[in-house]
Amino acid sequence: MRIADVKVIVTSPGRNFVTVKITTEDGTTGVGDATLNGRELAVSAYLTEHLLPLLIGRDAHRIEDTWQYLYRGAYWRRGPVTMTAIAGVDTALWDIKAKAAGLPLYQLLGGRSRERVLVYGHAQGATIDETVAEVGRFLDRGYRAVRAQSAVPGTQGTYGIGSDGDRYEPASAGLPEETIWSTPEYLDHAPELFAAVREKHGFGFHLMHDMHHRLTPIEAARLGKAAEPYRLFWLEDPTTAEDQSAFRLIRQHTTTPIATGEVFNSIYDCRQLITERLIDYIRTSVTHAGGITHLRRILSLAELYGVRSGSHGATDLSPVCLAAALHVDTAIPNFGIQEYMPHTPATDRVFPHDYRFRDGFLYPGEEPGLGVDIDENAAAEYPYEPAYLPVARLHDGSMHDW
Ligand code: EZ4
Ligand code: CO
Repeated sequence: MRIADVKVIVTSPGRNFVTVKITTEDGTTGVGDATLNGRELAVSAYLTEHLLPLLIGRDAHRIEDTWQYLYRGAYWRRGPVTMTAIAGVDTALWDIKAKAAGLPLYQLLGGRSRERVLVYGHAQGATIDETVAEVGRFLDRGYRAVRAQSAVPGTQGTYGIGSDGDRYEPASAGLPEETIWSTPEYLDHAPELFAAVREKHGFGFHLMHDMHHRLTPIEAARLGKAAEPYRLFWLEDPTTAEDQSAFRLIRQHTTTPIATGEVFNSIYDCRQLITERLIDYIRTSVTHAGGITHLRRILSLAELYGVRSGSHGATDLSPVCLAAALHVDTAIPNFGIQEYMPHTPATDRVFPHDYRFRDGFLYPGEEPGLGVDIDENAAAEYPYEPAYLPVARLHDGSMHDW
């Protein structure tokens, strides 16, 4: 089954998405998500200028060989742009293979390990009271796990607080928004949020919180300790994750479980975190960690060390990524939880899919392949719009991690 055509489709139904669509000589098509928030066109150019010429005429069934060819063959390895581009191709090839087999993808990954995929929602509010009420709305809708974020007094544009109700969308049109961050205020505020949520809603659901890489290891350790009475499912991205050994210090001080890895693009980014058991959940995604082929390798390593999955599923990961993630989640033994932020109706229209949410769980589609497609006519109605993630500065004007 030779590859006859590869298209890179950039569309912006509310936000930008980059999609790889591969067609084989017999007319089978497959799709892969290659969206890198705020750097979409770099991936699109990498795909069109550098990968597309290598793919035409290749055997679509040789997924592993194609992965190795694009990764090892390139000499320049890893990095978010390269790995996101490879992921787009890899995911599309898995879609094609599963369609050719007439099976939903999870069957090719070993079959079902579970009946349904536990997801968590993202509750946000301008005040603690608002966030507490939002958590209640998620619980009313059947969610069994909720991540709570609340604006920090004295800062402006806190991470995790949006204006679109159920959705949190950090990127915005034009140049990057400048936000203000203050760690002391945040460290006082976060435990109050956890206390208020548990006081109102009790302990009968999983509660998580995202620190978005903003603390030093010792600050993160302090928050982890302060959070212990509220029994969090996880604290996410406590500190900048380039420095893997920094997590040792957090680990020495707290029993609050730690999740990280949404910005990782290869197994080497998390090898020490996993093999030294410095984290409990690895958040690498299909789209940003080299596709299904490489993500499975990361998750197999994690399985050996008792680390479970907690795949990133923010709105900048397209329905194609979510569909692929649900097949992986269904098949692997060491699944933990899946992030779920519903997309806008416009995005759902561009990417028709057959996964469904019910009672706090997602169910992957049963159609052959990933169970998701791109409607190219609908996609063409939404041209690319330049957009950036925000940046953060401290009160003295110096740059901080966003
Ligand atoms: O800021 O996906 O857990 N979710 C997150 C996200 C990230 C965006 C960045 O592209 O931290 O909201
Ligand atoms: Co996060």
